Amino acid sequence: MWFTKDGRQVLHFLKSFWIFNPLCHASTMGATESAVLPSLLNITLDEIAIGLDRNQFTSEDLVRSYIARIDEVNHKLNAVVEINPDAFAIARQLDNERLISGKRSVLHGVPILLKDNIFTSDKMQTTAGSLCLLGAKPEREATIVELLRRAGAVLLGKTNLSEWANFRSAGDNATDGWSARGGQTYAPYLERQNPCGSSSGSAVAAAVGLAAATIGTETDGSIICPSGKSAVVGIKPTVGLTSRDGVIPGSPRQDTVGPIARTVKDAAMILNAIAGKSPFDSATDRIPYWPIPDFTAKCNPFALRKIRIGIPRNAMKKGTQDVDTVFQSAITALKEAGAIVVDDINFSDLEKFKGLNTDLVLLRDFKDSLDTFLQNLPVNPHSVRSLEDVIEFTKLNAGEFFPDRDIGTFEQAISSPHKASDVYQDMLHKSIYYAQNGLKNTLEHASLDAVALPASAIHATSMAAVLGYPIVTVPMGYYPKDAEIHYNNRGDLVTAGPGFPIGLQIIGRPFDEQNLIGYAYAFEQQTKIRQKQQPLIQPNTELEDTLAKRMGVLVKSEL
Ligand SMILES: *[C@@H]1O[C@H](CO)[C@@H](O)[C@H](O)[C@H]1NC(C)=O
Ligand SMILES: *[C@@H]1O[C@H](CO)[C@@H](O)[C@H](O)[C@H]1NC(C)=O
Ligand SMILES: *[C@@H]1O[C@H](CO)[C@@H](O)[C@H](O)[C@H]1NC(C)=O
Ligand SMILES: CC(=O)N[C@H]1CO[C@H](CO)[C@@H](O)[C@@H]1O
Repeated sequence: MWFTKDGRQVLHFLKSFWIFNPLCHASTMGATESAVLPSLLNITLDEIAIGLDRNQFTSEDLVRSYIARIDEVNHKLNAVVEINPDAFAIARQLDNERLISGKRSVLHGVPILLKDNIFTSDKMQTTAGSLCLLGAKPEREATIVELLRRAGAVLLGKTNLSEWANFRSAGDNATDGWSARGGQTYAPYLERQNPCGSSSGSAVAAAVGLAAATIGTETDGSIICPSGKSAVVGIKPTVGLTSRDGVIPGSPRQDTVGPIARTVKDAAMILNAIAGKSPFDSATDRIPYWPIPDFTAKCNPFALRKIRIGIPRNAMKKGTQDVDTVFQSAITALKEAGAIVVDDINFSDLEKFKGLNTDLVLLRDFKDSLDTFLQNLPVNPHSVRSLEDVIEFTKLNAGEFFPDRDIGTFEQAISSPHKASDVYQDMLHKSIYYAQNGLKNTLEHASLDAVALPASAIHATSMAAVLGYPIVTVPMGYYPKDAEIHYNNRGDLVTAGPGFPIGLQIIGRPFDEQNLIGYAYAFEQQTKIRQKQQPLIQPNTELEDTLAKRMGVLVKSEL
């Protein structure tokens, strides 16, 4: 029986009698009790914690399974740029530690992937997708990385991103999820699906289960947009809730680090680990509470009852009928979950906000903060000390694919007005003023708890970016079967089509994450959208395959 040609039968045998019922010994085979391990496509952090606690599998088994899954699909999706060569050793060490002294936290032994703009002090690179940072090392690794390690997470690897978090190329030269180092990332629901950016690889990796969860960063839309397009949950925390030290900067006014996961509760559990003050990021001084609250505390199906959710219709993207239809059913679901939906409550001054050239301040922030960052890199093999140096490297290094991938955004950053100039200051003040009139005043005047919009309503995302407000995104539907297929202008990515996921974004007040997460959780439980459609591209390796191999049982692939 153990060596039958039918590998699956062996697995079924294991499934029923051994692995999932570890207390059931061979002599009691045939006992009725049996449970099935969740698929790594769907497994939650709670389920992983239970499996580890019961010794149904180890952290090493998890690492082995995830690496096998990455090997299966990464040539198609390009979500992961690098696997931590020490992942197995770290997992084994954490498995031993668990036996000796118990677990550090619910994340003990849990493999997590990090966006490739978050520095780690280990054998991994941190490059923002650019070849010029290969080999570079900062003074210390990111605070959020230290926090993850302290919680016992296994840093499994790095994920691909839009190069320089989308601060390099402009117009049609720029595609979401492309970097010189990692190539083009694709989302998994359609062939050549646009993953959005810039945390593209993190969203895709979470979507198909290449890790238990992932970490992304956002300056303006970089967690929310890719999460929506891969049907996963993203939390863009209030600026300051998570420390940005050790993260390659975009704009210190707007940058934030947040989790991407398959469920709201999983994302909240990761936020629990990474939120908190750091001596290396003064923005974290704004955190108004201590200790950090449990962000899963409001995860209950009734969290939307009597909650006032505003719908700023004027911030919706025009001419997107399929998205509008899905959003309409999301509004119905919000009401069914008990929310008081305050419809047609428009953002004041939205047109004025849209008319601003906010890039002008954003790109100056990028130029200045990147220069400072590069100047402080103790190990900098390509001697890039300024954006000018990066531009020169990018133009001269064939691996950077210049000019097919231009440097339009870099150039705009170089020529942007200085911080002290009237133009910069005026634009900064106007953008804050109009964003307050829009988002902040709408929340206040209508006594709203949050506003909700499709994740594609980018001007709402931008208002939250300018004000540093938090957003949670959760899957809300898919394009219908008869939807027209659309491509980007370059013609290499599908931007809409049958089964293309659509996200909902819920935006709220600063440091109100605990409540926002509750609303998103109640919506998720009401709708269970992620479970309604399968990714087209997904790996097959499951924990039971790894366990079978570990037990020396021949499986199908080896026969
Ligand atoms: C990229 O930009 C360059 C110069 O800006 C242009 O010559 C080239 O045609 C663009 N390529 C694509 C594919 O858009
Ligand atoms: C809100 O904006 C929408 C779309 O621009 C418009 O159709 C609607 O009349 C506005 N509603 C109010 C109350 O101003
Ligand atoms: C994941 O969950 C969905 C919905 O419950 C289910 O249809 C699907 O079969 C599951 N996938 C795997 C690989 O178990
Ligand atoms: C298409 C492409 O460039 N893919 C790359 C993704 O990243 C890994 C790791 O750096 C490379 O091995 C792939 O070639």
